Amino acid sequence: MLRIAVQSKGRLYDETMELIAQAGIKFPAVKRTLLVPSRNFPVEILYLRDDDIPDSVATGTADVGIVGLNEVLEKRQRVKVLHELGFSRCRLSLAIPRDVDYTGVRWFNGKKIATSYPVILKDFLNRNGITADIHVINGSVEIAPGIGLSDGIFDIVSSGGTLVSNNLVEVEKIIDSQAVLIGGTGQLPEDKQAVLDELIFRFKAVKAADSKKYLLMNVPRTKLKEVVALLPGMKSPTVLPLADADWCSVHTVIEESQFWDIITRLKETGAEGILVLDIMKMVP
Ligand code: PRT
Ligand code: ZN
Repeated sequence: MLRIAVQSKGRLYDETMELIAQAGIKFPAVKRTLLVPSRNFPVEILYLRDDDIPDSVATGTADVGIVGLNEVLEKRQRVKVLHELGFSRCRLSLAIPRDVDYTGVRWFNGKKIATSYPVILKDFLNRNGITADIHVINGSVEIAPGIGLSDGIFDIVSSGGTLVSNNLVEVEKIIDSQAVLIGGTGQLPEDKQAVLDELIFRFKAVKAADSKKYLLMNVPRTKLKEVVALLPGMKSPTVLPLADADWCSVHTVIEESQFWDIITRLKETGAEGILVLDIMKMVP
C-alpha cells in the first residue's frame, strides 16, 4: 500500500482530490479518519497540513506527498520532486509600497522584510549580497508595511489582487511554484515503486488530456485537403467515409486555446456538424 500525504484542507485540497479521482482512484465518500485507504487501488491517503508534508515524506511516514514547491523549497527536507502537477501555480515575490521609488534589488539593503518564507528569502538575499532584517509572520503578511511592521514583504502572489488592494507592487519574482508530487531520496520497495510508477503514468495521462479537445466534423470531399491543412492534429486526422459518398467525417485532437480560431476557419471552409468533446485521458 503506497501512502500519499495530501493537504487535509486548503487551496491544494480540491484539485489534488480531483486529480486523484480523474486517475481512477476511489475513496469512501466521507473522510472520517486521517488515514484513508482507496477502495480500488493500493494507495492510502494521509491528510496533513501542507507544512508537515515535506517532513512526513523525508521521514518515511508517507511514501510520497502532494504539496506546493514553495513548501518543499522552504522546508529543505531530504525529498525530491517526482512530477510537476501543473495546478496551484503561484510565485514568491518581493513587494514594496506603491509610492516608494524602487532602485533595484539593493533597495532592500538594511530594510525590514516580512515573510512566512524566511529560508527562501535568506537564500536570495545572501546570493545578492544584501543584508536585511527578516521578520517572520504566519499569515496576513501583506498588511505588514501598511501598519509599519516592515518596509517590504516576501510572499505568495497569484493574481496580484492582494498586493493591489494593500497598495503594494511586486518588484522581484524569486521563484515560480506549482503543486508537485514529492518522494523520499531512498529506494522504495519494489511493490510500492510499481504502484508509484502506475500513479505517475495516470497523472500524466490526465494532464495530457487537460488542455485538449476532441474535434469531429463533416466535410465535403472536395474541401478535405483545405480542412486538413487547418488542423494542427496530433499526427494526422482520422478521415472516415459517410453514407453520402460526397462527404466524409474528420476527427482530430486540438489544443483548447486554438479552439475559436480554428472553428471559425473550419466553418468558412465548409465543415458542418462540428462537435467538440472533452477528453478524459490521453496516453501518448
Ligand atoms: O492549513 P495549511 O497549513 O494546510 O494551509 P495553508 O494555509 O498554509 O496554505 P493554503 O491552503 O493557503 O495554500 C496552499 C498552497 O497553495 C501554497 O503553499 C501555494 O503553493 C499554493 N497557492 C497558490 C497559494 C496561492 N496560490 C495564493 N494565492 N497560496 C496562497 N495564496 C495566498 C497568498 O498568501 C496571498 O495572501 O493568496 C494571496 C495572494 O493571492 P492573489 O491572487 O491576490 O495574488
Ligand atoms: Zn500551511
